Amino acid sequence: ACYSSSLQFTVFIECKDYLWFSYGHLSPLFCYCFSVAAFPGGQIVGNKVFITSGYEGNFDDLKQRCLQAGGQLASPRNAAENTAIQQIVVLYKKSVFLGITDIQSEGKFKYLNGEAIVYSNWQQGEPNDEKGRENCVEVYGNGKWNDRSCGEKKLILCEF
Ligand code: GMH
Ligand code: CA
Repeated sequence: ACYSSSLQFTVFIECKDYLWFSYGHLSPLFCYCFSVAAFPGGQIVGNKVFITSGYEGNFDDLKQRCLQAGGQLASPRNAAENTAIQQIVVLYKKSVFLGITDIQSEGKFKYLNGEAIVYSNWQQGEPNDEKGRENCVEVYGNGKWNDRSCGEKKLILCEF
């Protein structure tokens, strides 16, 4: 079972595999709970958890730090996930970099695994690739996206 307290998120991961016992019952394997003691800099949406540590850095730095932690940069795939990200941006009063870039091919924004994005929330007039130097994506306090230079320093936001 999973328990949660007001200071700690607890997340239940669905069982992916089952052990079949010869005397006739299935027992779940690899079910586990994990806690996110990062309140209030965390948000849970469906099976996804977004967490910031408050650290700020450029895109490559943030990307590495999320991977190192066993996650990846926040990569919203729908409006609910984007709203969760927006809430963290508002709380910290700092924009974040998403795990989305058009580094590979100008104007074709993709997730870090190379998949074309399935959801976007661009600010009006964006992405504008200002000075031909904007390949990363930041989220404003209104939840809207702006393409921005990957060398800028933004708040880290990882998803797990
Ligand atoms: C230009 C203008 C602004 C816009 C910025 C932004 C930079 O300076 O088009 O209106 O906010 O670019 O796109 O990333
Ligand atoms: Ca821009």
